[in-house]
Amino acid sequence: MSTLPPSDTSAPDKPLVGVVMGSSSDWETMKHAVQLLTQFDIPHEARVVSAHRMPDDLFAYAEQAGPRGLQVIIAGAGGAAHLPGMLAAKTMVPVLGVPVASRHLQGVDSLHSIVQMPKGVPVATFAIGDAGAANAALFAISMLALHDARLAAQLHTFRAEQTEAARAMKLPV
Ligand code: RP5
Repeated sequence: MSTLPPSDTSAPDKPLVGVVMGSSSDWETMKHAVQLLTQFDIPHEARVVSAHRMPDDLFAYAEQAGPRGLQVIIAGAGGAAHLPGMLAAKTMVPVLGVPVASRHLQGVDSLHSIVQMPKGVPVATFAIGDAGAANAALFAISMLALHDARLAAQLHTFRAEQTEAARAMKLPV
């Protein structure tokens, strides 16, 4: 029986979103998800859960995700990125997959590994890299906002600010 891998020290007792990644080397990408969850005051945790180096821990994390109250898992991995798919196979909690850019194939390998789940066990797959990590967090926030009016209002403001920033853009001509 495996125990849960250690979380970051700032994690709350009752996280709603779990952010997991295959290696600490994924942090530079996955921090973009964590930053948005922090910005929106979403209780969350972040852990390294390597599918091929910690398979028992992966199973423990997936099995305990629902009972611990996680509403959504954001899973980032690179290369033969089986972490999101294996988590999805072991939990009913929705899994959002983030392909991390790999050194040799620039993350196309990660993208194909995550997005090409066979029928029956879905992983919602996002763009390679920073944008994918950020959008996975925003998607998780949208899911939580369905049942949280405060969060819905916050998301509305976030979108409105983006619109204003785009309208204010100037071209160098
Ligand atoms: C995957 O292998 C990780 O998700 C990471 O993207 C990649 C490389 O890991 P390290 O060799 O940097 O630990 O498991």
